[in-house]
Amino acid sequence: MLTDPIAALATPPGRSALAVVRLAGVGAFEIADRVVRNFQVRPRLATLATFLDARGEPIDRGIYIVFPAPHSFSGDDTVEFSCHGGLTAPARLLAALHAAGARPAAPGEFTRRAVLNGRMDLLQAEAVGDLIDATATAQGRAAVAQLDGNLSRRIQQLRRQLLELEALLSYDIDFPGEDDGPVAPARLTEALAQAAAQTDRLLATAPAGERLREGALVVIAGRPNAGKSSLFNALLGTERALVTEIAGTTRDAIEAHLSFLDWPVRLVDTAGLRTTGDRIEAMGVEVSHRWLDAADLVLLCVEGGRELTPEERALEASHPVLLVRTKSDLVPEPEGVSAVTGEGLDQLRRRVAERLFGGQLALADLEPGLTRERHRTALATAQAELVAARPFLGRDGDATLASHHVRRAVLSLDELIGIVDIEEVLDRIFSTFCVGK
Ligand SMILES: Nc1nc2c(ncn2[C@@H]2O[C@H](COP(=O)(O)OP(=O)(O)OP(=O)(O)O)[C@@H](O)[C@H]2O)c(=O)[nH]1
Ligand SMILES: [Mg+2]
Repeated sequence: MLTDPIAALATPPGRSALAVVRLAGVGAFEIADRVVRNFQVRPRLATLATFLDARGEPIDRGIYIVFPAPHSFSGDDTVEFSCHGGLTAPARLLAALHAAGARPAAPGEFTRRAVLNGRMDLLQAEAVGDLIDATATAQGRAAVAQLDGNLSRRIQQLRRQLLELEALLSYDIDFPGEDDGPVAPARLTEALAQAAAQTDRLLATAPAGERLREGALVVIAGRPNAGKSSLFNALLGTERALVTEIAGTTRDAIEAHLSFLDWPVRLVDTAGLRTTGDRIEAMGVEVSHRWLDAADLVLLCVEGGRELTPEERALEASHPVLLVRTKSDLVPEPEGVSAVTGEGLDQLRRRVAERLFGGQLALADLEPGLTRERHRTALATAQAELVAARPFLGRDGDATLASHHVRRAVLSLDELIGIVDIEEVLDRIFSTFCVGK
């Protein structure tokens, strides 16, 4: 049942000035009429009214706004209620709506309906989730751009290119020429090359786009006692990790989400790197190596005033490393940091943000990119199909086979945007949404 009436709290439960409850679906207005005293369908106008429970007892006085289909978020008949927040009013209002015939909404169901009703495509729906989950400003900005359809337009443009190529190929199939076909072979090759180049360009945006959406993985590493956990705590602003003068304090890796200059970072503190007879510490060191291999950037902590060891040099050569001179209050160093005085922390944040997101600092608003594995997989499929199509172009080629591959490339983009019937894709995407969204 894709149109039955659903209701949910759209704001988080708990103490707040206001709460928003959403009701949408066929019959939403009849249900609202049972809950709102003197309910009137006045499209998109705020109306003050008393909300009543099933026994006619007042719950609250609040505002409701009616959005007749299709001009609502989900595309269904919708009523949005603003009542007072806290634990009772929103819960009683919701209960009243459920008693009046609305079903509790499943996670992401409003947005899912928006996609099914053609109010937005899948990429935009994902952006709704990304915007809500964004913790750094840059993530929010990227999500708003995607919600605005920037990425969708870019994919649509590629899709049109492919459809044109397909049309040229059909023409070639329907009217095969003798020497020169009706379509100059060079034209086909050129059209394919352009679509392939566009696909490559989009795919190239994936690493940065995914890093922005998920947060860059920054791993603090170094020898025992280098000051890693102290740096972790100082950057976090709280004493999350244990700090002692005993070498080998940290065993388990500790992860925290934070932002550096509005850019999202997943910061990980790890066990100090050394060969050790202690079984537990050795396990910690092994875990450290796994984090190092996954890191977008390693903050290699080395106390000021000492040479790097051969192991530290090897790490610098094998991983994306930013050398951090620690304990600069004891031995001053250019660009050194001190967890004790806080010196150098801001500069470190800036250096990290520039290393990780430097390319996007300028491009962020211009270039919509792929932001998740689903996007990357779809484009990679399209890319592979275009590569497969190429040998079938030209005088000795086979336009039918070329066309088959181009079609599959188009289908891959269709699934990405949400043009085909894609219940299963929808299930996967919206299962991670929260209720009321
Ligand atoms: N003066 C000074 N001491 C520091 C600074 N950072 C850390 N220390 C001291 O150095 C010692 C080790 O600090 P930790 O942060 O536990 O070092 P670690 O690298 O996490 O060590 P392990 O977890 O054992 O690998 C502690 O005694 C800290 O107080 C600093 O910036 N200045
Ligand atoms: Mg530590």
